[in-house]
Amino acid sequence: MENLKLNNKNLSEISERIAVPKYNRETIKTGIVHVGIGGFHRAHEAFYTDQLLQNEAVKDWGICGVALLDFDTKIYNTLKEQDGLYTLIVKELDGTHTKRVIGAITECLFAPENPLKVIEKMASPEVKIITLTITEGGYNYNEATKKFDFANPLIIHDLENPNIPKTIFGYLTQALKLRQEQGLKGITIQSCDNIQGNGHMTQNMLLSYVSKAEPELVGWINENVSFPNAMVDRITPVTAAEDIKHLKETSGIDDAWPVVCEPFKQWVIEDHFIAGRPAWEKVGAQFVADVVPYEKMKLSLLNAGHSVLGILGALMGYNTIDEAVNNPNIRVFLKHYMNEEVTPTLGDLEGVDLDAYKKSLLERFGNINIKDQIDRICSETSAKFPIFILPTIQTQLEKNNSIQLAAFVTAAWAIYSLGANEDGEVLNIKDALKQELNEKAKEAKQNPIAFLELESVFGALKQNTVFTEVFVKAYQDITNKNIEDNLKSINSAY
Ligand code: CS2
Repeated sequence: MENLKLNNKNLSEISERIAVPKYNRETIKTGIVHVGIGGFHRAHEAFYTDQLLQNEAVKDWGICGVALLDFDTKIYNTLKEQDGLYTLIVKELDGTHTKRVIGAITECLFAPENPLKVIEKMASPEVKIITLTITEGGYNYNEATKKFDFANPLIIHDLENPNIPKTIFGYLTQALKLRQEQGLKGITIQSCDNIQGNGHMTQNMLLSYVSKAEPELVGWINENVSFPNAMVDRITPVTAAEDIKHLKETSGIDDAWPVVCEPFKQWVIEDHFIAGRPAWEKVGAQFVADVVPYEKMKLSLLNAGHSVLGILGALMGYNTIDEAVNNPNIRVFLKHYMNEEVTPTLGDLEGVDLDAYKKSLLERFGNINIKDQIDRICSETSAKFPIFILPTIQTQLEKNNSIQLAAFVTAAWAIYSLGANEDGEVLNIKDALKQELNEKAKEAKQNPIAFLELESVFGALKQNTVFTEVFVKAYQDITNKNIEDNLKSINSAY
């Protein structure tokens, strides 16, 4: 079988090998601009949208993918070369792969190359929604001050150079200003990041920036822009060289950057789209009046569960999430964490079978075909911790409930931040605060509480003596005996 490069020209030949878009991509208009064309977007929103576009009548919801950062050069070049096409490889629980070419990204732009083009595209009348996957850290929110971080050098740059922005806030401001000048009405800005109240966060952070950059635009935004909250879910590991090779060998498709993901997917969205929206509910998304409980459940069970497995697993020398969760001591610890410390914080989740949800998470984490990288999970923990774990700790403390397990994970993170696992092997830490974390981790060897001094991560946690007492004890326990033995003693007490 001759290998076929993935692009428009080869699409009909490729259709003899795997599923491809049935719709004519040339006739689809761009209704959505999406910023951040990483794996998650391509496995989630672009997948849902592709499903919808299979219906011939839907013509208005093509996606223009924007690569915002210099770091995104490779994905931009790849997608450009492949006419926006890529293969989605779903790794089923039984080990088989379901593959299809996704065609929903009909245009691509590289912001650093031509900022004005991105601004104009966002301001074009056919665009009704701007969606974002800019990571938890991308919202420029400071946990210590609970405010927008104006000290960020990139924000300073954008305030001084409004026409050549670097951050999402600079881009959105210019695009909205242009929409206002052109007399255009509504537009929706929809976050697809893992943040509690991600729509509110987007709105608050954008308005903070706009109040400084273009104060007279605030009123227009309040009237013309909607920011629905949403819960997004699909585990999407980093594509490995092996995945690219396997696709070539089994299907003869030469795709420089396919996306791999789990079969499960969920998207719960508040129906608050001022300028209309795709009928994503026809392809499995749920529209609800209030998404907050779903978000809370997902962030504090799935995402925090990942962090628990990632931090403990990394110290114990594991490379993938399935390896970690299939260690019985970690698994039982995680179950206790979910049941004893997270569940009491969730309140009433009407219509949700929480036990079934927790059970399904253990299955999803344990999927041995996914091979989700612990390095991926532990990356940017400083941005994830305040969203995934800190709210659980805060609520448990308010209720005078146990925080022992969360404190243990926090202490393990302090040890992790020293940079080596239990066998002394160097950990591949990727974190915007890597340096600061490492400095605090070193201080913590004498005085464990020093680690909690990073207020942008921990807020005022350091001042809570109930927490610090348990945290210090956990820290000492980890320095006295290995993680596995600690887990055994913790687990036996429950
Ligand atoms: C992960 C998420 O980044 C992380 O730490 O927990 O990427 C997770 O895989 C997704 O949110 C799943 O929906």
